[in-house]
Formats: sequence, structure tokens, C-alpha cells
Amino acid sequence: VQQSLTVCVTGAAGQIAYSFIPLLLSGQVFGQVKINLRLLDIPKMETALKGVVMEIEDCAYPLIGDIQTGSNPKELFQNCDLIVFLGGFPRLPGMERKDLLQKNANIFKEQGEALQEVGKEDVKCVVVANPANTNCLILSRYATKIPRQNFTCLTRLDQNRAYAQVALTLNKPLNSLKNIIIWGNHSTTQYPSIEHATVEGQSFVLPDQGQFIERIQKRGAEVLNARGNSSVFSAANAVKDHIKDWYNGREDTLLSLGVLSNGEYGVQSGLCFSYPIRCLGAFKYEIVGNLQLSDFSKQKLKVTEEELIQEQGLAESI
Ligand code: NAX
Repeated sequence: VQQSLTVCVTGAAGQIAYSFIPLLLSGQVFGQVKINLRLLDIPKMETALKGVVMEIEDCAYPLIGDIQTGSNPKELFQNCDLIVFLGGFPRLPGMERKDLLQKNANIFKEQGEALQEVGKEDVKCVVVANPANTNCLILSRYATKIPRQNFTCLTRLDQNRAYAQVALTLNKPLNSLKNIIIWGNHSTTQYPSIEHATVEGQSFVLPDQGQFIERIQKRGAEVLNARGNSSVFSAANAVKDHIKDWYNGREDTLLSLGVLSNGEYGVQSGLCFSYPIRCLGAFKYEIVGNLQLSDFSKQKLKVTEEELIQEQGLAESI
């Protein structure tokens, strides 16, 4: 059992960080482990970051160790055991997808270079900032000394959304469901699959599978339209679930996280692709590579893989 961990949060003055930091410091991610916190944001957010630190102090969390803030990843990434990448360039009105990809690719290139220079070789990374899969891929490209299994991106929010919708549709408790899988990109091409899922140990069908898939693919937009703001505490909650299960292991169900592909299911090697994952504890996991896929599923995987290949091409042209 770890006595203390050093965790960096990027985009630390942003919305998801504001919901995630309390989960981390109240022991909901790592349990009773002391947390040294590194908060990174852009220089413009320096004062806002100071405010976040004041609120952390005012919580008087027993688990808090030392806190450092700043805008230089080369300072803040030093000695980190885990980095949660929430910081990114937002999509502004009128901005093309290509511009968004390239702006973020530049940020993740710089942060990857910083990791390569100052990072611990066993640091674990969770990329949340969009386009999450491709940002994660770029980060790993520039931090080659770090094992590729240590790079992950968040698709747990999509997985949690899928569980919730299935539970509501079947009118069954959430904990009676297992093995719903998110395949591919954290985007509208993702494939939320019930092909290997069970309810109370039995496989099942949904009254309208097409509607379910589309609902999960577009859930982010549905929340945005209703709230006038993107998903925040559900995203922070998913980051908590992702890290907690990756760290502790999880025997009872398959999980979904974006990881670097080794070609499983015919997906281009090197892409950051959300797969069925078995978390084994101590930040170890394996990609479950031997599930039988229907032709329908294979075709869905192709669509999301193609989008990722395209994103990779755009990001590489920086
Ligand atoms: P906010 O805009 O509230 O916060 C982002 C923060 O990042 C800002 O404080 C900004 O100053 C900072 N930032 C920008 N460039 C930076 C850089 N180079 N280094 C460090 N910090 C930098 O967004 P928020 O709602 O917190 O969302 C964070 C990210 O999560 C966004 O990219 C968003 O698209 C993404 N999401 C991903 C999800 C997923 O499931 N993978 C779901 C939720 C969310 O939409």
C-alpha cells in the first residue's frame, strides 16, 4: 500500500478539475493515501488557481500533502505518479475540427516533451481533454521513455452513461449489469456495445438497439443543450472511477478505457482505442482480445477506427 502519491491535474482552474479535486482529496480515488498535489493551468488562470488552493486549504482535508501550482509542465510533472490531463484548448464558435485537433496536438506535444524530460518512468497518464484519444496518442509519441501501457484516455463516462441507460430501459439495478463495452473513439463514432453484456448473468437485447447506440454517442450534446454547459460532475465522477479501478483492479466486469492498440481486433496498431479491459490491480491491465464479434460490431469498429486514423493524420500535420 502506497503511503503517498504525487498527482498533477492539468486544466486545474477549469470546471472538471473543480469537481474532481474534492473526490481525490476526500479519499474517493486512492483511499487513505496522502496526496501531494500539482495544479497546472495557463498563466492567465494564475489568480483563479490561487482561489482553488484557498478552497482546498479551507476543506482541511486530512489527506492533503504539499501543493504546487504553476504553468510550466517541466516543473510540475517532476516526481508525479499520476497526471490527469483536463487542460486543453476549447472549441470556439466557428472553429474547424482540424484547428481544434492541431491546437490540442501542440499542447500535448509540449506536455509529452516535458514528460520525456522530467517525468518518472512509471508515471501513469489519464487524458480527458478532447479530442481525448488523439491527445493521448500525441502525448505518448513524445514521451517514449514511458511504457505505452501507462497512457490511457477517458471513455468511462461513456461507459457509465451506457450502464445507466440500459438499467433504466430494462428497469434493473445497475449492479446486475456487466460487460457493456465502449469501443473506439470518445466521439459520436464510438460504439457502445451490449453484445457481451449480461443482466443478472444472462445476455439480453434492447427494444431499440439503434436508439441506444445513438443516445450514448450523443449524450454529451444532450447534456450540453439542456444545461447550456458541458458535462462536469459526471465527467469528474468518471475520472474517479477510471483511476480507482485501474489502480485497485476490478475482477467482476470488463471496463472501458482508451489505450494504445497493439492491433487487437484488427485495429491499426498505435491508435488510442477504447477496448474491453480487465484491470488487474496496481495499475496493471490487459486488453481482452478474444471476444467474438458479430458483423454488425465489426463494421461499427471500422467506422470509429477510420475516424481515429483521420484524426491522427490531422494531428500529425502540426
Ligand atoms: P474548462 O474549459 O472548464 O477547463 C479547461 C482548463 O484547461 C481551463 O482552465 C484552461 O485554462 C486550461 N488549459 C488550457 N490550455 C492549457 C494548457 N496548455 N495547459 C494547462 N491547462 C490548460 O473545461 P472542462 O469542462 O473542465 O473540460 C476539460 C476537458 O475535458 C475539455 O477538453 C473537454 O472537452 C473534455 N471532456 C472530456 C470528456 C471525456 O469523456 N473524455 C467528457 C467531459 C469533457 O467534455
